[in-house]
Formats: sequence, C-alpha cells, structure tokens
Amino acid sequence: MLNVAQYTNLDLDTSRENGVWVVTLNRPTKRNALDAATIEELIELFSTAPRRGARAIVLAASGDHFCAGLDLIEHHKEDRSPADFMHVCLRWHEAFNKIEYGGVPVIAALKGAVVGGGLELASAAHVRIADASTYFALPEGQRGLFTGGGATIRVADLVGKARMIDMMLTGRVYQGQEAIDIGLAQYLVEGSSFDKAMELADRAAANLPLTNFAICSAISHMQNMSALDAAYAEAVVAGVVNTQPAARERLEAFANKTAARVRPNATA
Ligand code: 1HE
Repeated sequence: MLNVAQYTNLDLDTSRENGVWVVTLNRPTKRNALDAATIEELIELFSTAPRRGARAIVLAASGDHFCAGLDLIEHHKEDRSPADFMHVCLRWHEAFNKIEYGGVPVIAALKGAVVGGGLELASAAHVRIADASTYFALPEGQRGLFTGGGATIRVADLVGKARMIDMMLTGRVYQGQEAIDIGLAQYLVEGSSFDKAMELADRAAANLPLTNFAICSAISHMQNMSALDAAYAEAVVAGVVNTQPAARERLEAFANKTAARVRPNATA
C-alpha cells in the first residue's frame, strides 16, 4: 500500500473498496497553484497508481478553486534560466502524460478557477465535470508567459486552435454551458462536481481493468499515429482486450439474457 505520508500537497484517499481513489490538490491557501514539489508528487502518484490497484481516480481540489496554474510566486523567486524552465516543463509533461496515458480512468471534479496550468492539468484527465462556479481561462498571455504544460496539445485538441489562441490573446473566460459546448468539460452539474465525479468513477471502476486500460491509454496513443498505424494498433489492442476471460463471462451474461440492455435515458 502506498505510503500516504509522503504527499504534502496532495491528499490521497484509497479507502473505497471498489478501488476508486480520490486525489485532492491540497494547497487551498495558494489556490492549488502547481509548484515543483506538487508536480513531483503528481508524477509519483500517477506513475504508481495503475499497478497499485487503482480502478478509477477522482481528481479533486480543496478550497473554492480547482487550480490557479503555475506557482507564479515560486517562478518569480527562482528567477529561472530558459534551460531551468524547459526542465520544469518536462516534469509537467511527465506528470500529465502519466495521467492521460496511465490506463486508469481519471475524472476531474472542477470548481472555481481552472486556469493556465490548472486547465492543462484538467485537460489531461479523461472526464471533466464543471459546476456552476467553474470557469476556464489561459491567462498566460496577459502574464507575459506561454503555456508549458501541454495546452498546445490538449487544450487545442479540446477546443480547437482558434479558440485557444483567442483565449490566450484576449484573456477570454469560458464558463457554464458555453464551456461545455466548446468541449472544455463533458458535464455541467447544478450541484457538486465532486459527487458527480464519484458517481461516474464508480461506474467506470465497474468495467474490466484491461478494458479501461485500453480506453484510457490506447485511444490517446492512437491519436498520435497515422490512420494506418492506428487501425493496426486498434486491431492488436482489441485482440487482447476482447478475448480476455472476464469478457467471456460478460458475453455469456448477455447471451443468457441476464446482462443489462442499453436503453435511452428516461424522459421527464
Ligand atoms: C498563487 C497563484 C499562483 C493564487 N501562483 N500563488 N495563472 C494565473 O494567472 C492565475 C493567478 N491567480 C489568480 O488569478 C487568482 O489567485 C485566482 C482567480 C486563482 C483566485 O483568486 P482569489 O481572489 O481567490 O485569491 P488571491 O487573493 O488572488 O490569491 C490567494 C493566495 O493564493 C495568494 O497568496 P497569499 O500568500 O498572498 O495569500 C496568491 O498569491 C496565491 N496564488 N494564484 C502562486 N498561480 C507550465 S506553464 C503554466 C503557465 C501558467 O499556469 S501561468 C499561471 C496562470
């Protein structure tokens, strides 16, 4: 079992029996700004979680804001050289790639500010849930900075490059239904984004781990491939996943008419 005492800026709760872990950004007085220490903790946690039995992970935050992005005070104090900051960015990429490619579903419960590097972190998760307080922005442009945590890849992928460029040039803020419509999050809830994240994590954790591994790793890898290579990789992954013994049991349940059928949502 993971030594939970090793985390200072994260809180880790592994107590649920279904393997749903809750990882909470825990620097609320700094609006969960990401300093170098927090990035190292994220790397450690998300590198080890897949082989330590996590079946799904809810990424939450303490306080009113999900994450204020790069720790600007640390960055100011450190007075980094270009090479120093390049290495900082490489550690951010390491952390966020572990989230996106780790093979365990990561569901982000968003609230308040999801800005700059906070949006880069959120965009590495597989599912994003916004509540009424959530707002998204890329204030780097106004701070004299540039994104360094993968936004040029993931945020541009979510919203398209024209919207990302507008967000950075003009400081545009997205929230509410508009944020959903442009792809910044998949869900907007009236109540608590955390409660919805737990509900979805419970659902995802009930899938077979190997199937979730493919969903939360292979699809991202395939996006980086040519169509020809992606089709080949898809066949190989499906060959492994779709013949796993546990899938046979689920197919048998379908054949025996004991498995749930796919039905439309109930209408009011
Ligand atoms: C911080 C940070 C931070 C707050 N680094 N310390 N990100 C930004 O440009 C966002 C900057 N932050 C804000 O705009 C606001 O703080 C918030 C909208 C997030 C929250 O506002 P508010 O009124 O609740 O809090 P506050 O009074 O601004 O800040 C409270 C404390 O958090 C204060 O510290 P204190 O010691 O004076 O109490 C702030 O200094 C601290 N704080 N945000 C450090 N970001 C790999 S490249 C990525 C590029 C980027 O991410 S650029 C950063 C973009």
